[in-house]
Amino acid sequence: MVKKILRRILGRVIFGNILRLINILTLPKPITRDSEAQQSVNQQTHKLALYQFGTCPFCIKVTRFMHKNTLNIELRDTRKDHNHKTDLVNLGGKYQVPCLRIPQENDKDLWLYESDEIISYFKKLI
Ligand SMILES: N[C@@H](CCC(=O)N[C@@H](CS)C(=O)NCC(=O)O)C(=O)O
Repeated sequence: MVKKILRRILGRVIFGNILRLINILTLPKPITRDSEAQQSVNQQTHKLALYQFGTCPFCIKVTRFMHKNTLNIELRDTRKDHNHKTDLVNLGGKYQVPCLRIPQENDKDLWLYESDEIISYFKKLI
């Protein structure tokens, strides 16, 4: 039983780190916009924050999209910073990454879960 759990955890760690390495080695070239267009994108994204961690495949999918489309969004690592994990659980509602925190005008943030939903949200911005 303990062996099985250890093997599973180790498998995830190894798989996650291999994926992270492949991602770093194969990062696509970011697109370039003229400075006015980039400023406008930055203005729409500067308050957003992505809760994620480096070895999560769904997070890598989202951060790759961000990299390719030059979306400058703060990354909040839920494994490295316990406060980020606590916020995600207590304010977002559950511990699942990736999750995009979108501030709203009424001060109630929107917590967008699901990598495909997050990418669709980005596509509407750009
Ligand atoms: N369908 C989700 C799957 C997300 C998911 O499974 N995330 C995992 C990490 S890869 C997670 O948050 N697991 C919770 C945990 O690690 O405790 C998506 O596409 O975003």
